[in-house]
Amino acid sequence: MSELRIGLVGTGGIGRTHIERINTKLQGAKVVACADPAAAFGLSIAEKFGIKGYEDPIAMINDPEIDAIINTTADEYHEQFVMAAIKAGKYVFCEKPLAPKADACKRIVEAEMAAGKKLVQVGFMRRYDAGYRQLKEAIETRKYGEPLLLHCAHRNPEVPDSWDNSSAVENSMVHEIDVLRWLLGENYKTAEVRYGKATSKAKEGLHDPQIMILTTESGVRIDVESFVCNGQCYDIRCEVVCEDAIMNLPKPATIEVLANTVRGNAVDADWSTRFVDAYNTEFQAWINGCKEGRVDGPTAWDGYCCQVAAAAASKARDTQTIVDVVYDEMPDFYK
Ligand code: ISE
Repeated sequence: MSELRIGLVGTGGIGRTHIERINTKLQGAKVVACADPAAAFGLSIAEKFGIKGYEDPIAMINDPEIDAIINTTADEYHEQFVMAAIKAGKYVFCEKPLAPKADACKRIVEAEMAAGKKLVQVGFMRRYDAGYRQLKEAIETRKYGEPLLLHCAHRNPEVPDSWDNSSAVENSMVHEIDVLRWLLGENYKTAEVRYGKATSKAKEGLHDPQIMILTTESGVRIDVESFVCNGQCYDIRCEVVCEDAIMNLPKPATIEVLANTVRGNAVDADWSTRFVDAYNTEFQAWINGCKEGRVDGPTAWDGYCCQVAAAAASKARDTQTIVDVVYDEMPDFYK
């Protein structure tokens, strides 16, 4: 296959960024078509990018001129378009979460197993961040001994009006739920969410900040601060306390600026700049994998595991208790 022909469904902000990224920066693929559940909107974006527009996303997914699918629709549409891609036997990249509920993720897992081939990759871009990869290597090789504790933070300057109290776990800390499971190479055992003293800057109905506490099967204890209306900047932290050393996720390098009697470094305003390199690496790897006939990023099973833990954390928050994280047994297909 010379160039992978991608059809993208879901032409909101993140979808448009991925079209731009693939068509101008990456190699070996082009987004040649797009569609959106809001048909007229999808067609207008197709015109803007000079690519083919489809009124019906399913028609695009089934078109033999399309080799692979990117699904960047709103979360509630994820399942139906991932299922359609599996049915068409096409590779599909789905932005996180694979689906909002674990049972929907499980249906996707089952459909993929029935198709007999891994086709689905979930958009957990942090696994492609250079800093997290360095941490993973040090943890895997036990260079500094066993990891014991993780202290993490996920801070956003502001969040959309659509956010409610569940969004901190289900929209934001799902990144930590995935990337820390991957870093440590083990599943979670319990989840808990407690509240900090509330900022007056969050809209009504959203208690901010929140602290999620997870334990893993081997007993590693993790705390994640989610402070999504901090009004300052996008700040992602991950400190890993090991038996022989303390490791910290490196901060992206930026120029040091001396101005107005202050010396400092610019910080990210949001996730799109903080993780831009990770997104580029993630999509280049996905394109290469599709062309070589494999999925080597986060699988549908990883997407399912993430939503199981997110559901436990949400329940823990709503009941202010500690909730067990209980997964189904991992099928051989994903081992
Ligand atoms: C957003 O959807 C993301 O994926 C970002 O990485 C995260 O920081 C943000 O909180 C989410 O809303």
